[in-house]
Amino acid sequence: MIRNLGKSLITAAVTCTMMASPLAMAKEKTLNVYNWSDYIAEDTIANFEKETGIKVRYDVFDSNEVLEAKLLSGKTGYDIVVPSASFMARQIQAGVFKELDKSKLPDWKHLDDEIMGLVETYDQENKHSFPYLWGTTGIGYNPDLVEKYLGEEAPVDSWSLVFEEENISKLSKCGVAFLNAPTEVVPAALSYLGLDPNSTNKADYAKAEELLMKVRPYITYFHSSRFISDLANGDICVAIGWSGDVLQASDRAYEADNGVVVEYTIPKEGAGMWFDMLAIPNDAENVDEAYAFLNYLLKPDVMAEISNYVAYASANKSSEALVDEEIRENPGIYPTESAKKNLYVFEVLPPKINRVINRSFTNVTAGQ
Ligand code: SPD
Repeated sequence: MIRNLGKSLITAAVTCTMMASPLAMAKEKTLNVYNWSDYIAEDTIANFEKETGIKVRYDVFDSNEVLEAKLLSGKTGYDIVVPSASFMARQIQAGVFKELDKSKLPDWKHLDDEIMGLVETYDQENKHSFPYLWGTTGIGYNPDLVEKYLGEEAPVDSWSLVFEEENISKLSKCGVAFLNAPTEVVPAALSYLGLDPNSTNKADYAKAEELLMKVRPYITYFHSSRFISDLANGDICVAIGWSGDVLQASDRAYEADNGVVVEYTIPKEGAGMWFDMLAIPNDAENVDEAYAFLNYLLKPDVMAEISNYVAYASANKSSEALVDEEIRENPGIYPTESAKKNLYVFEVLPPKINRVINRSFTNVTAGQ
């Protein structure tokens, strides 16, 4: 009986496929998403596809510069992108995003007013975007290896861990990774020097470059996503990295039960806090599907699941109660009031200063 039923179902499916006209096939709803790597829960996309019947092409990047190059070319091929706010502000000026029709986003009401106020600096009246996740740029480290090479008094709460030759030269024996991101590493160097991380003074950048050049010989590599698995496997001992990514490394090590411990610290001299924003590029072809996805991401349960999986905080106030206690109470994800005092936001700098930062960082990565 069961066998017969199975057979008739198979026959029905074949019949349907044969009868589908090319027009009906072409009508399959699709959505193209371009997001940061390691930045979504395991089943978010599959659940969205199941709920909506929309087929998602999901690609990833690990650099704002790479995303920006696509956006400025005018042909991204994507319907949803996730630039960091300070980059997005310039991209808005360049006219690369659609204005959002908020009547198509009924779950907008869950967004946290305080955070929406903060990101208005980048996007007036939140016309083009809303925050996906936010985090900080600090230091991920393996306490056992750091102690082995620097002793018990290792300054793990300070940028001096990676910016002082005396420290990094020893840590280079167990491996030190830097983000391949000029607008993250250069402001960190400025903070360490006691200078404004958002400085508009070229002379400050010369000082930051000098500092970075001194430690350059001891940096194992520049990369913005590889450090997650390397920290988790004990293949490096320190990384300048993004908060949630470092905490993912910590989780992976714990799950692998490989004896590796990974911790995250917000250096006392100051660390950058950033917001990654959801927006629809002007060349998006699947705009209705983009709205369906944006509204899906505004659902408190969907967002809580993402925060739980990637260890980043969202701007969805209603999702907080659904976020695991372990995540909600992790000061690396939700910084304490005293850690907040050490955080600065990334400002939108004049183009000529951005050029100085990029040139300087290229000199450093090239080791010239
Ligand atoms: N793996 C996801 C990392 C997200 C990092 N966002 C970049 C912020 C840049 N200021």
